[in-house]
Order: sequence, then structure tokens, then C-alpha cells
Amino acid sequence: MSHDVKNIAITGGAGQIGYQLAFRVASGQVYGPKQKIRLHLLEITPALSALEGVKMELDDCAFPLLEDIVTTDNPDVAFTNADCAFLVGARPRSAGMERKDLLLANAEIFSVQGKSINANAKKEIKVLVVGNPANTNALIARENAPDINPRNFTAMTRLDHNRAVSQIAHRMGSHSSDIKQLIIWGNHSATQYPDIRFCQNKGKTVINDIDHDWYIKNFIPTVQQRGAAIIKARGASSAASAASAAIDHMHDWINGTEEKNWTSMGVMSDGSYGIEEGVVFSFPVTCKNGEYHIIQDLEIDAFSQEMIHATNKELREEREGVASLL
Ligand code: NAX
Repeated sequence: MSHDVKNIAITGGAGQIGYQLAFRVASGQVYGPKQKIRLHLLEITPALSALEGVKMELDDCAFPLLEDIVTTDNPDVAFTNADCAFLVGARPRSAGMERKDLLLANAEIFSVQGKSINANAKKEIKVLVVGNPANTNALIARENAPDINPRNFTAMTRLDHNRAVSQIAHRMGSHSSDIKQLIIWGNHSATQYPDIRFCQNKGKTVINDIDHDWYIKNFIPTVQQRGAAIIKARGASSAASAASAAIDHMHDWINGTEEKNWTSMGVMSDGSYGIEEGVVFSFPVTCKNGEYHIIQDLEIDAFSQEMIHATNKELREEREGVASLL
């Protein structure tokens, strides 16, 4: 591992997820225990005072790997020489706001940030979009960064993946680390398809030990609706688990996925599994040497085809909704 300082940008640094993520990144959980890092935290102007408080707390942790903390409301400062970026800050839906308006409000944020990344970040930057609608926001950022490899823009479905792993582990009476080869296909939304057809528990395929009715009527909706269930229970949306998934996503992309396992990442569609180019779609991937590779040639049965089609259709509609910014 190189000993130069890595610049890590986090947008929405004073938000719920930012407040979890910044500390875990600063403690070395993305690049490992030897890599010095510099945090670049971006916020909107009214949140700069709260962001200053986050900076004060980061200082108070005296993290051995943290060289410096930059706080700013200027994307061009935040993305300067960035090695990786977590795009978390986004516009929440306000009362009476249509989904279409939310899509457009966020599209503007991510088009500005895409341009700024293009102009200021390192060309090999790795970008993870967490802010919703994450897949389409990643598409917009990527389309506005023509000088950066489109493969470097990804969206987060790792939280859905981790949620699904945990549900299967509970069902099988196993530990989550025993559960491998699960897949989240498509959009980070209620149309996502959590697929356990290839999933293994301690090296053994689980599908034959899982009640089909439970899989269809309980497991799939539980994973799809988990975000809403957390809001109901906690009175606030998932934050620590979202930050944890963001760390997992970036860690595995940089350092590689574990042997004999894969993960789910929202990545540029390239025709794999009939998903034509033009959307950011969650696929099963392995990562090695800082690159991801979509697992190829998995069999797609009629039910899976239907589910994958539905989530692809939603992503194409989202794309239509922001066409003016592409
Ligand atoms: P918060 O509202 O707590 O924080 C968002 C922060 O972003 C705020 O501090 C806000 O001032 C800042 N912000 C807004 N616009 C900005 C801009 N243009 N530049 C920089 N900062 C900006 O939301 P939080 O709970 O942290 O969630 C952040 C985003 O993650 C939301 O869009 C949320 O929907 C999304 N999520 C995505 C998940 C995923 O799996 N992909 C799961 C968790 C989460 O729901």
C-alpha cells in the first residue's frame, strides 16, 4: 500500500449518513491501517456550521491516519485531487413534492458535481453515489464527467445486499459470513430483485432449503421495504447501516472481494443479461486490482426475467425524466 495521502471526498458531511461515514473512513476502514488520508467534506452553505462541529469531533478523535480535514460548500474545493468520493448529500423529498420533481432537483446537484469531479478530481477517481435516487444520480454524474472512465461511477445497492444476506442467515440459523453469492439486481428502490438462486450457506446451495412461499411473499418484500421499516421503527432513515454498506462497497472495490464470493454494485450497464447500455444497474460483481467485473452467464429463469425487466423499466423511465441533463 502506498504511503502518499489519499484524498477522500464526502458530500452531505453533516447529514445522518455523513456523520457515521466520516468517522469510519477517518479510522482507516476504506484504505486500510497504513494509508494516511485527508477528508474533504462538502455541505450546502446553511449546513457549514454543523459541518464545523463534525470537523471538531473528528479532530477530537485524534485519528492516527487522518492528516487533514477540509470543510467547504464549494464542490471544486471538495473534489480537488480526490482519489475517491462518496456522494451522499442529496435533496430529500419535501411535502407535496412529486417524484418527478425530486428526480430533477437531485439531477441538478449531481450534474454540477459530475462536472466538478471531471474538472478537479484525479482521473482514476472512484465514485460511489449513495444519495437517492442513487442509480440515476450516478448516471447523471457520469454523463457530466466526459474525461473520466464511466466505469468509475457506481451506485450503492450494498445496503440491500447486506440486508438480504442477514435475512437469509437468520432464516438458515447461520452467521451472515456463511452466506455467499447473493444478488441484488437493478435499481436501489422497491423494484430491486434480491435473488437467492445461487446463494450458498457454508458452501451449500440454499434455495432447496428455503420455502418458496416464504421467499416470494416474505423475503423479497422484506428486503425491498426494509428502508421503510427502519423509518417506522427508528423515526429516521437508515444511517449507520447505510454508512457501513458504503464502506463495504468502496473497500471491496479498492481491495478486492473475498475468494469464492461476489457482491452487488450499481454499475454501468454494458449489455450483460440483456440490460442495454444507458443505465446504472445493480449486478453481481467481483472486484480485483481496483476493477469490478460483472459475473457472466448465470441462468435467468422466467421469474427472474420478469423481475429484472421491471426494475430495468423503472430505471429507463427515471432516465427519461432527467433526459435534459444527460
Ligand atoms: P440527511 O438529510 O441527514 O443528510 C443529507 C445531507 O446532505 C444534509 O446535511 C444536506 O445539507 C446535504 N446536502 C444536500 N444537498 C447537498 C449538496 N448539493 N452538496 C452537499 N451536501 C448536500 O440524509 P441522510 O440520511 O444522510 O441520507 C443521504 C442520502 O442517502 C439520501 O438521499 C437518502 O435517500 C440516501 N440513502 C441511500 C441509501 C442507499 O442504499 N443507496 C440508503 C440510505 C439512504 O436512505
